[in-house]
Amino acid sequence: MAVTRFAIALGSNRRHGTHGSPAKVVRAACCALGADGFRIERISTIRSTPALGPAGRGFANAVLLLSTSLAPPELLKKLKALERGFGRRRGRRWGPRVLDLDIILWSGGCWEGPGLVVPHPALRGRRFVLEPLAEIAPGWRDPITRLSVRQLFARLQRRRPVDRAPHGI
Ligand code: PH2
Ligand code: MG
Ligand code: MG
Repeated sequence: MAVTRFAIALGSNRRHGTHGSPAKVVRAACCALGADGFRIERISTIRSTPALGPAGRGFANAVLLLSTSLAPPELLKKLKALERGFGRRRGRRWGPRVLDLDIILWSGGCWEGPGLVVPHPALRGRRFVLEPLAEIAPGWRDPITRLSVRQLFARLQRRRPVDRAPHGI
């Protein structure tokens, strides 16, 4: 397959035995992806964010851009292996996790397969993804809404809290 670009969201809200704090886990995961042969093009700043949902402890979050000749499901396999390498175990959905790596956008457009939907279906409502993504790829267009990341982020900022309720009451 031709080389394409992906935006990957990184999150952590548990310490790791050797890497340390969630922010250090996120930094170590960026390095591990580079060492795994991916071409890392940009990395956002790592931010502390309040937990969305029942995860409890706050997160360290960042987004990076990488290019690879892997197709989305092959990249997903690599990301899952890296999560396991950082000690992540299968568990409660949205429970505390040492490392979460999600494919957010793909320059190839849309992809749907077992366990994988790209763009990430929650992309447009998540500040902890859109804010770091807007820092490193403001002009990237969401293939579904045709809005740029900058526009998606501005739209999210404008919404009143009541609009952010899960079912948009
Ligand atoms: N990830 C979740 C659930 N909630 N909250 C923040 N702030 N950051 C995350 O990465 C996050 C979350 C499920 O993947
Ligand atoms: Mg996630
Ligand atoms: Mg995930």
